[in-house]
Amino acid sequence: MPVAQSAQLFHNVIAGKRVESRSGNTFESRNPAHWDQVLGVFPRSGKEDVAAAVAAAQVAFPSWRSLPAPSRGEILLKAAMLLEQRKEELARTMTQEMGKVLIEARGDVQEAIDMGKYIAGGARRPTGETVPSELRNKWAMTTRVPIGTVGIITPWNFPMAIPSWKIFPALLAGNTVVFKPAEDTPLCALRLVEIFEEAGLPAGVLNIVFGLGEEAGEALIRHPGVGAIAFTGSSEVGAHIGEVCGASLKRYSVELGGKNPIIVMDDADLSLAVDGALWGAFGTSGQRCTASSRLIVHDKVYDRFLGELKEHVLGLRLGDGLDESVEVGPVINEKQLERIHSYTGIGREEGAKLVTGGNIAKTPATAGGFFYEPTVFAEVAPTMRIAKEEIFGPTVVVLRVAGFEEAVAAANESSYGLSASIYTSNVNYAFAAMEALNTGIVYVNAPTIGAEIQLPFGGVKSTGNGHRDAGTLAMEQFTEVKSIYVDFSGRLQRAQIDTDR
Ligand code: UN1
Repeated sequence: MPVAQSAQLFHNVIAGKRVESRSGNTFESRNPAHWDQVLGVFPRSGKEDVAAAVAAAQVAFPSWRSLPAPSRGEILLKAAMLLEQRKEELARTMTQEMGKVLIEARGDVQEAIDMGKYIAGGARRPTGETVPSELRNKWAMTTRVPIGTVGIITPWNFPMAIPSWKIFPALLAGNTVVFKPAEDTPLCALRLVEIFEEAGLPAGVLNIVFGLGEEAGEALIRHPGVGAIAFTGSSEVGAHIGEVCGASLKRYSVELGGKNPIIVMDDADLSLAVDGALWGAFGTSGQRCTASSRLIVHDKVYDRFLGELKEHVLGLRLGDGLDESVEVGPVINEKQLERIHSYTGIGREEGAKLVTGGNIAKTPATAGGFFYEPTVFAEVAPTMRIAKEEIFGPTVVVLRVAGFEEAVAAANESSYGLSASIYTSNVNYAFAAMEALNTGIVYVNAPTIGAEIQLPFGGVKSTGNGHRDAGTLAMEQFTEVKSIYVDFSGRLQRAQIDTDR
C-alpha cells in the first residue's frame, strides 16, 4: 500500500538518539478499525541496528547498575506517574493502533501504571537472605545481581502492560534493555520509551529497535552480547527462541499461548457465568493469551447456558473502539482475520455446531477494518482442533460434560496451561478445582482473564518454560542469584569437615 502523505516518520532510539534503520527500510503502523489510517512509519531494523542497540546498552550498563536501586526506583516511579498523567491520551493511541475498545485500552495502561508503582516500591525491599553458617565467625547470604543487557520482545495484544511487566523489573534490577516491540503496535511502544526518557532514564539504558520478528527479533535473540531474552507471544516463536537460546546457553523466559477453560457447574450462578464467559471470550476480541476460549458446561445447565450466551452474543456491538458504546473492536490485522475465519471452516468440517457468528463482519460500523463476528461453536468434542488449538480471536467452543470429574479432565486436556476457571456455588468443588486444574492461574467464579500484577503471571506445559512475570517473582528472570560467604575468623575453616564447633 502507498504510504499516506501525512504519516509521520519515527525512529529507533539507540543511546538516546533517534536513528533510522541502516537499510533505510520502513514499515507502517495502521489502524485495524480503519485500515486506510496510517499512524506512523517506523524503521524496519536488521542485524546492524540491533548490534548498535546492544552496544549502546552495554556501554550504559556499568553506571546504571552502580546506581543504588532506590535511585533507579525513583526514576521508575516517575515513569509510572507520567503514565498515569497521560493515561487517557495513551489509551486513545492504543485503541487506534491495536483496536481494543477504549475501556480496555485504559485498563492496559492502568496495568502498566500498577506494575511501575509496584516495582518502584520494591526498590528498598530485600534482594536476598542471610542464613546461619555452620561455622563460627562466618556469614552466609545471597544477593541478586543484574544479568547485563537483556532483550525484551513483546506482543501487540497488550502494547503497554506486557512491556511494563518486563521493562520495569529488568531496569530496577540494574539491567540495560534492548526492546523489540511487535510490528503491529510500534507507536504504543515508542510512547512508553519516551516516558522513561522523560522520567530521567539515562541514555542507552532502554533502547528500542522497531522491526519484524524474523529480522530484528531474530538478530536480538542471536546476539552474544544479550544475556537474557524475555518474550511473550506465540508458542511457535517461543519454541524457536528456546532452541536458539538453548544452543548458546542464553537465559530466556517465554510466556506463550493458552486455551483457557471455564467450567460451569450445575450449581453455578448461571447469569454470572454467562457474563464471565462473554467478557472472557470476547473481551479484546478474544486476543488475550488468557482468553476464555473453552466453555465446559455441565449437562444439566448446558441448554440454558447456551441459550443465554447466544442471546447476549447477538447483542454485542462491533465497531471502532473509540466509540464508547462499542463492546468488540477489530482483530489486529488481515492475516489474523483470515486465520480466525479458517478456524470456522475447520470447526464446521469437524462437525461442531455453529451457534452464532462465523463470518467476517460486514456492517457500516465495521467497513474498512478487520472485524470478525463473535462466534460460538457448540457440541464440541475435546479431540477437535477447535477445542485444542489457540485461535486468538472471538471464537469460543462449548463442551458438554456429565459432572465435575469429567469437567476437570476436559479442562486439563490441553497442551497449554495458562489460566482456568470454575463457576460453582459449592465450596468443595471450588477447592477441588483449585487443586486439580493444571494451570498457572486459577479463578473461582470469575473468567480466565483479568490477572492483577501483584501475583505472578504465567503458565505450565507449553504455555511457557517455568518463568513468571509480575508479582513477587517479577525480578527472578532478570537477575542472577549470588551466594556470598564471609569468614571473619582469621583462620582456615573447612565446611563439612571442621566439626569441633
Ligand atoms: C495476555 O493476554 O497476554 O490477565 C496478557 C489478563 C491480563 C493480561 C493478559 N491482565 O487477561
